Amino acid sequence: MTGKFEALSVETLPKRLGANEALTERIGKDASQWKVREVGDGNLNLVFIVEGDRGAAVVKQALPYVRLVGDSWPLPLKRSFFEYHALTRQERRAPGSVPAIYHFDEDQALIVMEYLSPHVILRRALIEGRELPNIARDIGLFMARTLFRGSDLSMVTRERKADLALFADNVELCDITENLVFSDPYFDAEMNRHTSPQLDGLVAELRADRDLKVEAQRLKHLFAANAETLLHGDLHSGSIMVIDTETRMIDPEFAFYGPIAFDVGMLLANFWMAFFSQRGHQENGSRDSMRAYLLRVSAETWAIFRAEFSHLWRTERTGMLYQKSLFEDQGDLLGSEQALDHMLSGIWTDLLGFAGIEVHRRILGLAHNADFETIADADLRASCEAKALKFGRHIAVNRRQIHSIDEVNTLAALVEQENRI
Ligand code: SR1
Ligand code: MG
Repeated sequence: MTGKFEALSVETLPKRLGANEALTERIGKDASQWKVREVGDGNLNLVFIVEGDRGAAVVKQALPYVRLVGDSWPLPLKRSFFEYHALTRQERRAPGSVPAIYHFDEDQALIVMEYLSPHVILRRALIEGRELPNIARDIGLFMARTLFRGSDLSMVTRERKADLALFADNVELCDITENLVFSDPYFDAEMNRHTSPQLDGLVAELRADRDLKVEAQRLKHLFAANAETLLHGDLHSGSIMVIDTETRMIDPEFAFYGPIAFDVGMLLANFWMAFFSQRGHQENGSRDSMRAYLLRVSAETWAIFRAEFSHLWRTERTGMLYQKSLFEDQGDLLGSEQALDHMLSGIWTDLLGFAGIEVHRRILGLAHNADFETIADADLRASCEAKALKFGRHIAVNRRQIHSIDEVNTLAALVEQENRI
């Protein structure tokens, strides 16, 4: 199916894709028997699950506009191209961590991929209070492998520069992040919203907070100028699918070359937001254990990331940065370890900044998250959000003085109990 773009619908999909071998092989040859559901609950795209007598597949199609807002906000279809190319690289760099791709149609901006079942979106699982046993390990490894192997620490520099040029064209999706994440929360931007008037005072305080605004812009500068590695670009808990025994990362349409700390910071921010939202989900009993689990997961994710990144540094550092000829080959193992420490501590400091402002934009900007949004009681929701906002401000502004994840988690626990800030 090539030619002029046309959005699919539940009704037209079997007819339009009925001859597509990638689908017929997996779903069944008789397209009239296919069962099609549109399940997209993200902000941008159509997502269909197609089932037949042989099995099932997912068809994801970009729309020429932002689904959340409508056609008043056009958005290029080429994001599907970047998603496809990011997925192929992620599969190579972290095998088994993303859905298998069966087919890509650039004109129709659609990707046919593996149907992950009975996987659920991680954010949903955390809202339900499910303690998934492997997410810290799986996500920590995914981030270390994709972020290390997509950088000049690993890649042939000519190939990395070509890839950098390819993804540099993902301008409009970067623009969304640049505005929605780094700027809009800190002024009265048109599409902003927050939960209720209970937050008005705090919102005004944050918008008048010079240190915070300067920090957010320093982070935006870093995001835009530090083309360090191929990022997922939108690695929040809605971009991860889980069962107890498996974790898969999805939706890398925001992929581009940016700072390593961005993916890690966004991800950890989503664990911390899940933590602050738990008090709003206690209808069926205390979430003390879930809160402890979420702090443990954030600490373990960072520990696994560090360990795997360090392992790759010691065993796979074949790129043009920190060449072995300067260190190991001269017997200078300490020099290489010193450089590694330096790099990890830079990632740490920056990820705290990215995490802090990710928390802010999910509460003050356009795109909120279900962790807070599904709390029906407005006062309770506002109280959870207020704590998260204060926590986000603290870690963003004081990031250079915070030296361990235990320190951050202790602060989170104190803020949650309303003992601090
Ligand atoms: C207009 S898009 C809003 C948000 O949805 C995506 O998932 C990204 O997080 C983006 O910032
Ligand atoms: Mg998405």
